[in-house]
Amino acid sequence: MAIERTLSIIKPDATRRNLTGQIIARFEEKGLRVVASKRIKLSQAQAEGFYAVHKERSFFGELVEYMMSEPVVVQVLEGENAILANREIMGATNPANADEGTIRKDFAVDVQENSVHGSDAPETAAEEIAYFFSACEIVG
Ligand code: RTP
Ligand code: MG
Repeated sequence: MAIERTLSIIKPDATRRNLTGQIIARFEEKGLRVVASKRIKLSQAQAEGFYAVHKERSFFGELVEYMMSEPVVVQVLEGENAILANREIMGATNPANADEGTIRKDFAVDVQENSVHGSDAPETAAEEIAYFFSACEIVG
């Protein structure tokens, strides 16, 4: 088992509905530790840059507008196999397909307003963590 770090974002639909604490509790209950955290409002440039991989997708403009619409909470989560563990805690992108007991099943509004983001691989986790945090802001 490897100790990993992953980037989590509590998305605007969740901060708007005051679900931040309940979502963080899901991570902590499953053994992930919050080692960096900040609440920010994304600029258009920050949102477009973060989701640049999706820029050709039909939903890109809507996704960027949504991510800028309310504050988000960006966090680094640390733990055993944290990247995959977090994806399991989140559930499928579309809440209609998410397993019982996952964050998206319990809290997501729809496929876009799906409450959380989590990095999908070691390379993207490293890039996404560096996108929001400097080394001295992460305290393990
Ligand atoms: P994320 O990157 O946010 O953790 O989500 P994911 O890997 O499960 O999903 P991804 O395919 O990377 O899509 C990124 C985000 O774009 C929005 N989305 N909207 N309207 C749509 O069909 C659609 N599909 C995706 C969601 O907010 C999704 O999390
Ligand atoms: Mg993704």
